[in-house]
Amino acid sequence: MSLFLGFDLSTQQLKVISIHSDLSHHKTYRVEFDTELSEYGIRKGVFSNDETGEINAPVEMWVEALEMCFDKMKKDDFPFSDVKAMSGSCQQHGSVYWSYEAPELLKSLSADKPLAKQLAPNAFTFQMSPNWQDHSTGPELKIFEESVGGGDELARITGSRAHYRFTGPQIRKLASRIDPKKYHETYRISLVSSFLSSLLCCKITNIEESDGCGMNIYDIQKSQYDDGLLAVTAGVHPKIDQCSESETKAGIQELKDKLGPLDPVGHKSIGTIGHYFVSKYGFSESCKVYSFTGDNLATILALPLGANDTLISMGTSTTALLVTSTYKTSENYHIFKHPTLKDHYMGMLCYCNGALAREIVRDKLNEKYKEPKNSWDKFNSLLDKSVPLNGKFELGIYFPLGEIIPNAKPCERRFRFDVDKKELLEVEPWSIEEDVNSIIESQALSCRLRMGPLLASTSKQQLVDKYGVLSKLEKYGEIQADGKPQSQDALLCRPKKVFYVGGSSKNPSIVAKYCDILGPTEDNYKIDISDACALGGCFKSLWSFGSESGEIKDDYMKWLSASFDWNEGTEKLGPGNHWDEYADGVGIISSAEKKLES
Ligand code: XUL
Repeated sequence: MSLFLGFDLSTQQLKVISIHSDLSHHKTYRVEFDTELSEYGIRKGVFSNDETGEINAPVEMWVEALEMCFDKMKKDDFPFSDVKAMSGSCQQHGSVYWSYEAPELLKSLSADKPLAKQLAPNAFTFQMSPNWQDHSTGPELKIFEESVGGGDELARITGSRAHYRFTGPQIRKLASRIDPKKYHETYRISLVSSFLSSLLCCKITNIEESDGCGMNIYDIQKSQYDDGLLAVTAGVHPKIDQCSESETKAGIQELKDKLGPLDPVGHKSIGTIGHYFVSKYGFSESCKVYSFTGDNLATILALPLGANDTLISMGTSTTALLVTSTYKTSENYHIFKHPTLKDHYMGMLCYCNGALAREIVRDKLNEKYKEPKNSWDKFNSLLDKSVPLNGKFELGIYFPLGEIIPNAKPCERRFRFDVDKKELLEVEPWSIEEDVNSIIESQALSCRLRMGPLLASTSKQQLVDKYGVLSKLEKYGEIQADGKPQSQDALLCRPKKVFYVGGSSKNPSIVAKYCDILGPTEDNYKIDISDACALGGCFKSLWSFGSESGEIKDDYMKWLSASFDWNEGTEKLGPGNHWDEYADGVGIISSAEKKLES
């Protein structure tokens, strides 16, 4: 038997899945931090400080979780010696700070002693890893964007504008504001992904390139760190930090050494499982480790997503992930290198307001109709009967939380387009019944509008306005997203396939609305993959292993498309046949979002 492992180190748990070489599931094990490692005093996996906005997690807890997980597997007689290879997925942006002692400590781990106690605290300079939910780096964000002339330019270089959670701003905070001494005492800085692979290899492994795009430091097109941004990160910028030329040069080199080289995307193994795990659990010495990546990047590896296929993850927040072959950036989404496909990228849109906003409307409706508290029955029956824009050119914006795209404060606003005056008017609250359709339409339409430029950049098809969409849009003036005019192609381009995952994808009425609005040219699919990140890791290890040994000749997508079991957890929902009926919706969401931004 040959087994392949995929890890997922997320905020609240560590999970590992094993699969067979035909991709079929073998076993799943997990360690929940809050319940099984409660002695660390974390809540939902992290420490949060409401005053400073700091959110971080103890690195020692992750080390202990890894050992706990393997102990569970051992108790279950897991056949460790059958594991041929492993890879994995980790929360993005978080960083781990290794001390100069770390390499020796990793090399000399003794299988007779607990792992965590042999590494913490001495292998780390900072004992906490900044978490992706952290929002304490406000001062750093400004500096990052100003250093290159604005958010747009930073996005052009690194794939994203500056974000609180991104690693560069987090490192600058530690290096210049929190503890410069500890920063200088740091030997290497890992992302969470390269930290976990380092533990498994018992040696410090390099940052993986696609996850490295979540740092605000890496010049994606040049495939190298940007010296100016390294200077900002290290707090040695000539202008911002008033450093001399030699101080800047030395500071950049120091940070480059700490970050080390990046491992380019591909199938080359980064090492074999470390001696500690061989002795303690019986792994084979030849068990290969392939670079670990970020969880969103691993998610797209769990499905055969080709160019212009889109995955909509409908959880607390809404995330749209899509594969493109063109590097087209914007302040309002993220571009990462694709973790396995050369010259491809992953575009990511992150909306804060997803399920929570929908539930607020549902709860008000249920209260009015005396429906059971969490029931979607009434909501869905209204949604199923709804017509585009409630038949009145109306659309509401429902942001109980501040929104990332568009950048807006919490608000609830309703708009109606006056067709005669050709003007969008803000109106008083309408009935809760109208809110039901309006919230789902505005959420889906915003995705459609903002995915447009990304889809159009990749599309090779000749776009013809078969349905007269452009003429319907004329009355709205220039259609913009994020202050930029949308090209005709961006307005006409449709995704190829759309996959819905996450909590709300189980709601058929909400998904049906999305299917109509996003209108893929092929099909919509509902997929039940709660373990997508770990599975992405499993598949990556299997494909890499086969490619390295010469057994697999195809690129990742070709291989996965041929091997993927479409009968397992996948439901085909058919094409989106009403795409053109939402042209006016695109006009109205574009005008409404302009009002929010101003
Ligand atoms: C993505 C992000 C989150 C984390 C979750 O940019 O910050 O999705 O990766 O683990």
